[in-house]
Amino acid sequence: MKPIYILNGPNLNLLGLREPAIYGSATLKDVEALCRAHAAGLGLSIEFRQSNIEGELVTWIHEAREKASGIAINAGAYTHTSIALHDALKAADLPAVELHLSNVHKREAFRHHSAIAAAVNGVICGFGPDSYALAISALSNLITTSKKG
Ligand code: CA2
Repeated sequence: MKPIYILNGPNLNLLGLREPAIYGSATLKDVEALCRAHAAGLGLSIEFRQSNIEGELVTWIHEAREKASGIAINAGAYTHTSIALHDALKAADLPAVELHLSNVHKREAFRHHSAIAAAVNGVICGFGPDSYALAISALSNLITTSKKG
């Protein structure tokens, strides 16, 4: 079975180090460990990455088309702006889930729109690091039933 790609966008490398009131105290390393354990429990492996560069995320989505069984993506602020990520996710033609730590709908209006939501199977937000576990569970079901994004 190919791994699930779990992709993280800009500033998520700061998780646990700044703004704990919004994003909690878990670091991205902690989130990766949670993902690895949760995926293992479902019989899945993961490839976990973070980049502050939009084009690098696009390249990883292209890579996933060949090497992954599905994609979970927290695109950070690129969620709200990136047609390039939308197009890449469409082209990847894989089961895919958009996720967020915070409930973006309880926050500023500019976070209410997602440029990538229409290119994925579904969206999970507002559960802190558990959003990642929920996204992995959703992907597992999508992969089993062969549903694409
Ligand atoms: O809630 C989420 O997961 C977000 O994707 C996080 C993004 C934000 O732009 C989205 O609207 C919602 C921001 C990630 C920045 O993470 C930080 C973590 C600690 C300190 C500063 C930023």
